Amino acid sequence: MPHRTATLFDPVHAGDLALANRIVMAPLTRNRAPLAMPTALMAEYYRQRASAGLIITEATAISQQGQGYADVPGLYAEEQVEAWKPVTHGVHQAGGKIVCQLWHVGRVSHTSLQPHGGQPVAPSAITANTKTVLLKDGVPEFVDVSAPRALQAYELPDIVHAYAAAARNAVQTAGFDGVEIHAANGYLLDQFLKAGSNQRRDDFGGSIENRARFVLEVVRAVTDAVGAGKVGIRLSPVTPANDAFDPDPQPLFDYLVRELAIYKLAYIHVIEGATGGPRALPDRPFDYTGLRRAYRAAAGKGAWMVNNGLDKTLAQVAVLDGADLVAFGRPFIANPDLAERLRKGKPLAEGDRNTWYGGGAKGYTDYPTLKG
Ligand code: 8OZ
Repeated sequence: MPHRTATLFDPVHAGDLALANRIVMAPLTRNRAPLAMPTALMAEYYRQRASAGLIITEATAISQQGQGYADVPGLYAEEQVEAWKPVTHGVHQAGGKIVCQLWHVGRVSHTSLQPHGGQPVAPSAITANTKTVLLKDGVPEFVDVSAPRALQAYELPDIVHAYAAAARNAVQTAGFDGVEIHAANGYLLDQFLKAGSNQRRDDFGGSIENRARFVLEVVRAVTDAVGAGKVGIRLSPVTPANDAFDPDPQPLFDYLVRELAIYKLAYIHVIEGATGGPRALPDRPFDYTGLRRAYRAAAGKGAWMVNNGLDKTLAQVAVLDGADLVAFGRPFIANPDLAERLRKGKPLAEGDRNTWYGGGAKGYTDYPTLKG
């Protein structure tokens, strides 16, 4: 048989996940979960997008402490876990696969969202130069994040347990096909990884090995909880999002993916550049091919998922270059049938930015699929 290289539209395995194609719906925060509760409208939104090979849910808090924005969903209270069931059921009925993105925001939060109005927590007591979204009378409002306090070492195991508990809730109860550990975009795990937010002097700060320790403990606990073949992880080596910064990200992330290779994860999800922004940052060079090579050289077998600002042509080039999966974010907002449109080469609809965060069905579940 003549050799044919894989395309975006061919099936693929990512760990235990058998995916119909290589097009992934990236996690998209939409702030439509009042009281951190998934809704029927969310179930409709995800079901509409089930022709993606894989859906990654919007970032979902593993604890109240891990919440940093108004009306984002959680996966720690029993009623939240129950409320996710119609979401996973709808996607499965429509032939799709869905994993839940597990999120702890760390210092990217506000006292009004924290238990007892307390300070957000972080590796070190350094306030991020960033904003969060609160809702005022249902209208999104950007406000400065609150000053965090540094986590004591004795508090870390509770957070690790919260990740594992949320993973069990997702897979064993809510019906998700797996989970994605959110270690990107300047949230808690990325805060530990990067020197700009981590000035700890204990075993969780300082050297690369120490800064990677917390995320690797989370990976161990989550893979123990649900099986490594159901676990992915999202990384963003150079994003400036939420004030993330490391002066020397290449050896840090090369080390991290070599350690991740040990865990036999379903996939590694890499944001190239800044989410929703440029794919290359002149003052933050990074070799993504080198990162993938470091993972493969360490016998990492997980699917390699690339993300950020890719169109069909760039996605096809990425697959030819060795990516197994391509995650699209914004295009999925206004194109529920994105996979079909890409396959047929049809034009893509533009979403309305005013309805990205908060609100109801408008700009959420009312984008049509292609006719005919
Ligand atoms: C946009 C708005 C709020 C949160 C991320 C979870 O950047 C997010 C997020 C994006 O990963």
